[in-house]
Amino acid sequence: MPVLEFPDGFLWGTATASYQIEGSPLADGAGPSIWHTFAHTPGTIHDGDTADVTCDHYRRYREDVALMRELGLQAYRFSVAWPRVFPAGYGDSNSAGLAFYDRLVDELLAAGITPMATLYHWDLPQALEDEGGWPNSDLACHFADYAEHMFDALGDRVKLWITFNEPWVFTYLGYGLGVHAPGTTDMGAALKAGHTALRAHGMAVERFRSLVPDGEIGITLSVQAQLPASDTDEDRQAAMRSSAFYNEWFIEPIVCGDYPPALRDQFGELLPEMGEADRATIQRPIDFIGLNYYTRLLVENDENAFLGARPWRVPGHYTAMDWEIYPAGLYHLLKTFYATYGLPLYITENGAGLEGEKPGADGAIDDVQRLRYLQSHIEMAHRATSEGVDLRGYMAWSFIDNFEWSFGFAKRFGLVYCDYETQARTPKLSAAWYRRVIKDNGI
Ligand code: IFM
Repeated sequence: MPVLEFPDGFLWGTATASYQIEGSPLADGAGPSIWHTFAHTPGTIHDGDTADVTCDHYRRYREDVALMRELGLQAYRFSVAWPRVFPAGYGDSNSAGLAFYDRLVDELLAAGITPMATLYHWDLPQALEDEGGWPNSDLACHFADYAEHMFDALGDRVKLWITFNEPWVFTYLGYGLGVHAPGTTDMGAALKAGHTALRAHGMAVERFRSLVPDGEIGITLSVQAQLPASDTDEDRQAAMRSSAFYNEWFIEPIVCGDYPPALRDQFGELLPEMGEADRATIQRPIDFIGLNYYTRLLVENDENAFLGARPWRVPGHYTAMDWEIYPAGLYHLLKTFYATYGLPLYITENGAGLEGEKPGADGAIDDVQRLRYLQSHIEMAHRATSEGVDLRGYMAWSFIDNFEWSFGFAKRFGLVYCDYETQARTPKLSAAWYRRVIKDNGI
């Protein structure tokens, strides 16, 4: 009998993303994505890594699903690579690319694993970037057409859908800071990209309702607990501004119909207007919010800093991503999001990125640090559910070590170790522990 038992029907799983694990990015007629282009541009990725092979999941998915079954996973969150299905982003579809996801879903269902599909985890068809990328408002229609194609193809078997993974990351890091694909450095472009993504999200949700009436759809956000460095009013206000930008940029328009006022104050006319037509498109009811939680951000008021909020680095425990391990932040966010938006929640990612992991002499990988990370966060998730938060599931990031974007293969997040030379898969200690959590429905 677990001490911390989760509600009946709580869904335990793991998550991955197409470009990070699949490999074979151009196979069977797929078009290149912006990440393919970016990773092949010298100087963009640690050690010049690319995801041309990564975990070779495109060819080894059967073996991977068999392993998921052995680990007792109840759910698996994966993403679809848009350029496999529409190599040019729109127009002619590529049935061979779609067939991969069709086979994957059948394999999952045969293994008794609930699929949760994300439509966009950052691998935009390069052809669409060539037409201006996300700042080009036409992309909203192309995304909705692609989404419709996927609902049509998989909606009979996939009932849990996510439109976008972490829109803050692919718009701000991709178009604002330029450290992610496509590598643009223009805040105005990032804000326009965000607006197109919001419209694309709303249009996809509308099509979903008629095509998959018995399914549920939501969006996944990257969130950090934004906390004031002190108890002063000034620092509290700074934390609120920081939260508006990092946590609320996308959810406020979707649930409440407009951008947070702090964003308008910060960006002025650079932030697109929320006209009536756009509001109606964006503010469509969704079924849940997905939260990806890894760390907190502590800020103090500083009028010279971005958003008037200067981040603090405090002594503590950090993962190899230099992200502070702060489980209470997850509790704080679950409570805040549920109180503010009143929607069911999923933790769609949570995990620890570590460096230097390798099998010991006995072949085992004793990732005690990851195990402790997961345990402490699951405890906080439990605390939130026991106080009435409607949390529906937990997806550990990640099923397997994979291509960590600009960090390449330097950081490992997997519950399963991937030997990139041999492609051998070895479940780590955390995987064995997680299996038990799932079996007991708690800790
Ligand atoms: O690997 C990423 C994932 O693609 C999106 N969320 C954060 C993870 C760890 O950085």
